[in-house]
Amino acid sequence: MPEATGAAVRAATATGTATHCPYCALQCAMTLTPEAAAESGPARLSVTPREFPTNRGGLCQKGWTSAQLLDSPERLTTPLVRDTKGAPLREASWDEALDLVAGRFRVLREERGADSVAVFGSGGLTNEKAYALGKFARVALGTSQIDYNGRFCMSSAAAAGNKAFGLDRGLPFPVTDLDDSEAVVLVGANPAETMPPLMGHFDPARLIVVDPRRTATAQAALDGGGLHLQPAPGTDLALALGLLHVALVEGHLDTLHRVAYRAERTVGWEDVRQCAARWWPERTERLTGVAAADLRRAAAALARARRAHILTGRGAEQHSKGVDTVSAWIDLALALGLPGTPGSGYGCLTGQGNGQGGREHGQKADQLPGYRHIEDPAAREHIAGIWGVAPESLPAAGRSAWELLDALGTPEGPAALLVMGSNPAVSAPRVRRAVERLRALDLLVVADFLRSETAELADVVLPVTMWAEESGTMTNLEGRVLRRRAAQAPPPGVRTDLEVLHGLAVRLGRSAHEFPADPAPVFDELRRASAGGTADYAGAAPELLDAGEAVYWPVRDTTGGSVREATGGPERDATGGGAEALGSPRLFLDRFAHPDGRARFLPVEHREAAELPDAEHPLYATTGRQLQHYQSGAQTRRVPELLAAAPGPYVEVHPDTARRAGLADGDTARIVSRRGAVLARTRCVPSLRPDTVFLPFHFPGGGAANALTNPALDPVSRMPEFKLSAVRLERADGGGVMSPEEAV
Ligand SMILES: Nc1nc2c(c(=O)[nH]1)N[C@H]1C(S)=C(S)[C@@H](COP(=O)(O)OP(=O)(O)OC[C@H]3O[C@@H](n4cnc5c(=O)[nH]c(N)nc54)[C@H](O)[C@@H]3O)O[C@H]1N2
Ligand SMILES: Nc1nc2c(c(=O)[nH]1)N[C@H]1C(S)=C(S)[C@@H](COP(=O)(O)OP(=O)(O)OC[C@H]3O[C@@H](n4cnc5c(=O)[nH]c(N)nc54)[C@H](O)[C@@H]3O)O[C@H]1N2
Ligand code: SF4
Ligand SMILES: [Mo]
Repeated sequence: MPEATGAAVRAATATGTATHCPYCALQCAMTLTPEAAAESGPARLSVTPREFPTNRGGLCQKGWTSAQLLDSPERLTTPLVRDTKGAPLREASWDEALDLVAGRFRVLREERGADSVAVFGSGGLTNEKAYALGKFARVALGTSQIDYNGRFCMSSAAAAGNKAFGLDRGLPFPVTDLDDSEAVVLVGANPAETMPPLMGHFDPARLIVVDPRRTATAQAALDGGGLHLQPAPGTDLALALGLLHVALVEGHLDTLHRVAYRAERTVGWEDVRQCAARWWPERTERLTGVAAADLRRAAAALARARRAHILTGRGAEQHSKGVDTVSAWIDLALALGLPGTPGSGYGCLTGQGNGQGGREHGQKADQLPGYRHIEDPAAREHIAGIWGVAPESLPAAGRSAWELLDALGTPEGPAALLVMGSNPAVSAPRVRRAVERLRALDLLVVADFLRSETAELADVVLPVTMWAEESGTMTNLEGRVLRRRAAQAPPPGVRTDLEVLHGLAVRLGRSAHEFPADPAPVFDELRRASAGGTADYAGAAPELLDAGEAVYWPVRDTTGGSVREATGGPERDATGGGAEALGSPRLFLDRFAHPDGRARFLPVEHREAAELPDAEHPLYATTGRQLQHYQSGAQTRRVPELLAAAPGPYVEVHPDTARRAGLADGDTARIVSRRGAVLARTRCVPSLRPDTVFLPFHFPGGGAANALTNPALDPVSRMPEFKLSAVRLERADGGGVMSPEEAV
């Protein structure tokens, strides 16, 4: 085994290392065990699932194969530098690479101001990295220009949750609560592919799946006696109001519990009641395409359940009205008395591995650690105190993710960008514009362990450790703080993201102790910084995390730190993991987090998407995920077994729609939106709506679904409209040869 950091070596034992999957927010538990060492090189790690409440000993195909990338020949082990634009990347030493980056950042800062350097982070980063990255931007660079890929993920649900409840935590209850639910509405979520072990927590007979496609999740519901509602993309808001209307007129809201709940625990019902009154079933049917009879069945199934949950996913959220759409579903949940009632609730299925923690520690443009607002004077003072800087030195809120990408290399925008943990050259909306902007930068720096499509565009690439080679903490979709543990030493030559930030900060004139390379002191500081904030980690002491991984934020410091009264205080409760839960597994049981303790109903109106089908672009295109690939595919496209099962871009089309375009199953189709065209293999799906096509966004270049997507933003969350663009479908004559502009 090569020389490694002490922590990495100590963590690996003969019995294996207990850690969690690197990919999604379910954070399935696994054990990594070294297989018999080969003659040359380190032993490969084998993955075995571990019993844990979220995955109960299960893993999906991505989890099973996750260790295969660790010793991939495509691993980056040397910094790469491009001497001039257009020159190839060449190998460089760490000192050369870091000196170059820090030197250029410093010059830009002096010549063009602090905001000329920008940072793009990720919900895949550990809490420690997310925290350090936010601090690095505000303190070492002094820039306001930092945002992250979580803006593209659950930001609409976060904004709606904050408005309604005064606090945003994806699931305000443990996933095991879903086991006993009598009705679960999944709005625009396809966990059968995106979080397969989560399916074990649902009784299919009690599922109501809302998706324009008959996904594997919808099929499971139908096979088990549940329901599938198949609305047109972008109509979920009206559908929610339609369901509320039915519940209202059919008397479902008049139970003692519901009447008392609305009176005692909420404000604003009357306005919402009036909004819903206008969405009678036939009107809802005309707009959404969901039959009035199905609406009534769904409303009755939901309203009759003694314990029920409404869960939203990206299908409902990634719209230019994502916040209002989620608000409409929360309104329905509040009308039924679900949030904060034991055994029931509303939640958002957070996506990335640390999508939850990543949204709390300050890599969002308007945020400081502890889920504090950067423009709140008290928050600035507290955080500036922890950081040892003057409150007025902290920048204001910067641009949101798309606005930041869109401004890169323009006269008003940043001239340099540091990307850590994201691949926007594939995953950003209107991606060819994003690539053009990345190319226009004076300096693009990418920290990654692979040559992602974004790294290919970079001037400097910094090779970093992978999940099994580093330690830190992650916060899963339940708000549960988990340990990521190192199972083996990294390949020689790579550094951790924290070491990268340390190296840059020191070169930018900060002192070494402000940016520790070791995660333990960073977590310690994070706990102090978060104390008293919404996402309070003060009591998440390392020894408590080790004791059973059942610590949920907010978790007060029992040694006399902060207590969050807004959440009803810490709760002790078994959540199915055997360990006793600490902190707040269930939020809102006594009060919501608004000062008066009440949840807010929010009156919302349906509005159209930023663009709608017309004669030239007659179809809705929506986008999403397939089982084998993760996000931009940078990682999973490099795992042979996953690539073999899911080799390339495809478009799901109703057979009649395909025929009209002259396409048969397997043909190469050209899909054209107002922003560009892509090529994909036709997959005829008879259960799909004839007016809708679907593309996975995991593929780059000429098959990149994001060449089609519309960066129309939600006015509050600044979420782009990934889930709806108007397109037309054509035969790709010439055997699928791409035009130059398609083959970017
Ligand atoms: N295999 C796999 N799993 C993943 C990921 C991955 O990339 N691959 N990524 C992780 C991350 S970061 C995330 S955010 C989660 C996302 O998890 P999900 O939200 O489950 O994923 P998506 O496939 O983006 O969207 C879900 C569904 O929304 C539907 N949909 C599209 N438009 C609409 C609409 O207008 N209304 C409604 N109701 N539905 C619509 C799509 O057909 C799709 O089936 O998955 C996580 N897990
Ligand atoms: N059309 C369409 N577009 C979408 C979506 C959609 O549904 N439709 N979904 C959106 C959503 S929900 C999301 S979350 C985004 C995600 O999209 P991206 O932000 O592009 O996510 P990944 O593909 O996971 O990219 C992570 C990159 O960072 C690297 N990496 C992983 N872990 C680390 C780490 O710890 N440190 C460093 N330095 N690098 C690391 C990986 O190798 C990879 O290159 O895509 C969004 N884009
Ligand atoms: S469901 Fe998510 S966390 Fe679990 S194994 Fe699959 S990718 Fe990993
Ligand atoms: Mo996501």
